[in-house]
Amino acid sequence: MAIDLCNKQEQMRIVGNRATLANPFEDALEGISVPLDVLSANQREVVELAYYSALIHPNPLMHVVGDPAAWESNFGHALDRVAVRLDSRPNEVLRHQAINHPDPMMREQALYEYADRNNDDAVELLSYVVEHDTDRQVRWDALWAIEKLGGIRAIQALKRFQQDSDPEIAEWSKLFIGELQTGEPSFDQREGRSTPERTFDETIFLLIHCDLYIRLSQSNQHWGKLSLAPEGLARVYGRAHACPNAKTRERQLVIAKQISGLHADQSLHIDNYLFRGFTERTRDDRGNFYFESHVNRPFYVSGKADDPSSGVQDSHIGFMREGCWYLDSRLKIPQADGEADAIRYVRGRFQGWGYTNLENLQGKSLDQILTPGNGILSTLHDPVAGPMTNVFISGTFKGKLNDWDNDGRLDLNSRDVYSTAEGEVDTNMDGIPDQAGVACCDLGTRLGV
Ligand SMILES: [Ca+2]
Ligand SMILES: [Ca+2]
Repeated sequence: MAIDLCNKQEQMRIVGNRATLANPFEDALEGISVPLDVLSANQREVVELAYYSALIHPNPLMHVVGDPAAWESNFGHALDRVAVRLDSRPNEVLRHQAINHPDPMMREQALYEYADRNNDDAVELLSYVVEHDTDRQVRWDALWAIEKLGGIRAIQALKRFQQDSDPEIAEWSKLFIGELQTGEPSFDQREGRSTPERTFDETIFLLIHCDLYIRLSQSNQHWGKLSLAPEGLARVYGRAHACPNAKTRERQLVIAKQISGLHADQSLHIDNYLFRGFTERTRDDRGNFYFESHVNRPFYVSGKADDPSSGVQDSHIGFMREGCWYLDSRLKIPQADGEADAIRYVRGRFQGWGYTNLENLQGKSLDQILTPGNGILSTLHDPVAGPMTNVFISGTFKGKLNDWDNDGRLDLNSRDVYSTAEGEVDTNMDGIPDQAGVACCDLGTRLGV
């Protein structure tokens, strides 16, 4: 998530009808002060964006006016300042692979790494990919990276795609522009539809980005960083959907995860997480939430999901997610006693623990490392997994409703997720668990052991 720290330090004040900008080219104390009405429309947009975004997002400026205990204690940000990039590919290699690598996941991984380095032409490269890439997920993830870089250039770049022929690309652009300008997402006016006989009222496809901070020495003085783009994360840790039911969504939620390409028989690896927490509902149209999961999981000592070669330890995995969802009063979910407004969009951040087998990484290229299941979640509260835990996972997520079947209507719950309402594995999606209380597909059962 450290890409989010880029370009956020514009020094800007508006006092009365004058704008004062710190001079970015010198250490001069004197800034540039101009009356607002002499600025061109474009200049005024730059000034107002910097000013209002500073008001909306207080953190970047809080170190000058507030208690650092409250605003400077983010552990991921502290690690980001000292961690060594594990992806050492030169910039020109990243640029080339972002456009030319045959695997969309690797194109995106190169693109995100390039953006994370905050290279001068990052927005241009991201825009080029949005315009030319053939994979729509790479395209909308590139839009998201533009939003993360932020600033006026990002808004100008996003505006180019508001009328894209792919309605989801167009809507993501509009949504991100809204967030950058006002802190609030904007949406188009499409209608929605529900799929009957499904376990969940909604199945929201998530974009997830994270930084993996890897503890490299016992002295705690050496840290590595790998920035994982959404498609890379989906391949290694699994594709995730947020699955709320209107009746219970303020207290619990399932994140249904599936990994392709892990099982030899090509079946999906199912890995569901039940989260519980609080939601603040003082407004009709949104909910701020803080949720945690605490789920029973096999911990594979090999560091690879489903690989019992080094032993398996029964453990409990904790994970945190917090953020905000936005309801759309035009999209109704049928309920037994009437109807409820659907969540149109959710965003937030998450963190947890992981284990990566460093010996297995040595001498390997990134595409050999970013393989299904090759990296697992972990816990510190276990006699075996605890001392092995070596990754701090810190990231952000976004998900909105999409029109998956191109009928012009948003699909609230059409995505296939293999979970009961309580997060148990349900491979035939009839609401009844394969095995009561089991939230992750069981290797022994699959092998018939
Ligand atoms: Ca549809
Ligand atoms: Ca079932």
